[in-house]
Formats: sequence, C-alpha cells, structure tokens
Amino acid sequence: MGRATSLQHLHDAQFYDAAFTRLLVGPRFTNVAAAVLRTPNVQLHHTKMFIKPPENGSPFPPHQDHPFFPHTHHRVAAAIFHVDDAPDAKGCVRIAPGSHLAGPREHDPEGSFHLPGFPVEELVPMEAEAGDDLGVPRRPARGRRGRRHGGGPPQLGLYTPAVWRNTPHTHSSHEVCLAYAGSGTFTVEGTAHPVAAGKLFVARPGEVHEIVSHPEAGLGIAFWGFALDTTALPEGPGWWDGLLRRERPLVSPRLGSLPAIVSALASEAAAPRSGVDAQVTALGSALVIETGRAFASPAELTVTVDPGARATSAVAAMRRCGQPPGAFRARGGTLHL
Ligand code: NI
Repeated sequence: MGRATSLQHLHDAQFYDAAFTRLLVGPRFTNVAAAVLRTPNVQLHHTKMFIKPPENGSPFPPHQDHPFFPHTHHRVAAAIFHVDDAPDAKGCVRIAPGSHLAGPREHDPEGSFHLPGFPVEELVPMEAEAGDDLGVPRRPARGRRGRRHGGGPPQLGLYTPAVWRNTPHTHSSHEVCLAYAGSGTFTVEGTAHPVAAGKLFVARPGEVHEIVSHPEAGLGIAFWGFALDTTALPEGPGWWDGLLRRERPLVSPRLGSLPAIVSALASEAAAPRSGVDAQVTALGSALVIETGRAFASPAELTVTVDPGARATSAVAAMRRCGQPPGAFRARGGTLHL
C-alpha cells in the first residue's frame, strides 16, 4: 500500500499563468466553442485544473454537471483540456453517449452529487492524448437553444421509441413534441395530459413540464424548440394565438403538414446540398407556422382570399387537371404559389 493520495485541484488556472489564458482565448478553442454553442458570444464561467495521482487513483462516480452548476437557459458547456495522455488504464473520462437526451437526472447529494445505480457498463472511455479537448454538454443538448422566429431555423431533435422519462424542467422558449410511436404522459404545471402517436403537444416558455413514456409502449417523438418574437408578429388574430394564450389546450391532433415538414428538414440535414441553409431556414419558418396552426382556433386561421391571387389561380389550375394541391408537395421546384 502506498501513501494515501487525493485529488488536487486549482481554480481559475488562467490567473496563475498566461499560458492558460492564451489557451482559453485563442481561436483554436473559441472557434470551436462558438460553433458548438451556436453563438459568437461565448463567456468564460470558470476553470479548474485537476491533477489525478497515479496508482491509488481518485475516481469520481458517474454524474451530470447540471446539479453542480444549475443554469436556467441550458446554454452552458464544459471543456476538458488534457495536459498529458489519458488512456483508459490511467483513468480517463468515461461518458454515457446520449444520456443527456432525457434531461437532468435525480442525483444523490451524499458526498458529492452522483448517480447511484447508474449502469457503469454503458460508459465509454474517452481516451485522449496531451492537447486533446473533450466537450461535454452541461445538460440537454436537446436543441433547446431557442431561436427567434425569423432569426434562424428552430432546433429539431428525435427520441426513438423507448421507455424513458425526463424530470420536471422549463425552457425560455416554446418546446413542441410530435409523438410518432407509443404513448405516455405529458405533465404541465402539475396537470397530466395523456399523449400518444399522432398527437402534438407544447410546453410554453416558463411552464414546468415532464414527459414520461408508458412502461409498455415506448414513446417516440420528434421535438423542436423556437422563440417567438412577439414584437414581429402582425396585429390581429393569427396562427400564433394558440401558442401565446395560456388557457388554450396543450395537446393537438391537428398535425397538418408537420410530418412532411419534419421529414423534409431531416432529409436536408441528412444529405446537405447547395442551398441547404436557405432550405432549412424556409422549412424552419414553415415548421413554426404549421405548429401554431395546430393550436389555433379555426376563427384565428381564417383569411380573406383575393379570388384573383396567384395562389388561388394556381390551385384552381391544379384542380382543373385533376391534381389535388397536396400532390405537388413532393415535386416542388417549379411551382410558385
Ligand atoms: Ni422540455
């Protein structure tokens, strides 16, 4: 038995040596941080340096960083710089890929926040060499950095059908889920709503919500988040009303074109081609509007159509040649409505 050892650490290493400051503010790191966080404005919160002793080791049990640094808007990430090689035998970091998708988990605060009974065999060693950087989301990457409508595409994600749950949480933007498999319960502000394949459900900004899959009918969802810039919306009733009024139903069966729009967005992302950015932006706007329509009342969606308008004549032309307007969706390209 050797001498007892312990984990040594030093806070805010950049205050002790300019080499650390240069590492933090250099473009090699800031460019990556800006890309990962999808913003040119990245702020340093803190740093610490760990020196793990050999032989005895000082393991730290599985945990998420969220309970250590709870953050309202979930725009925080951690980065690890390796100053020497960290092979598995030396006790490198291990991660559970995808474990962040279910949101923050209940931690045992005893000793230090950790996840008791977490399946360690699922952890994947992240071996590293000196100079490597490992980025870790503090909490759901789940696409929750809401963008302003019109300011960029919404964030889109997918949970494949499985038995899962997330814990009660809120967002500063709208979050919408489209269930495509299984069933479950969507609880918002303490009220439980049953959900199942074919249903759309929304959590409005600030509403505490939780999703729990049925134990025998794994819930599969596509989800997206966006922030509505209410100052940019026109006067009068419209597609946005159902998203803004708290008394309105949170679950809707009216999917409209949403499955097609989500599929089109997924196709663009899976095989990017020239024009992908414009396509994703346009489809993102369509996704937000079609989402609003699902929660709006028929009266709010009523518009007065000019019989001579180009869109009306194009649809009339399609009907004359026996084509329902929807049939043109898959062809795209030459039709300008
Ligand atoms: Ni959520």
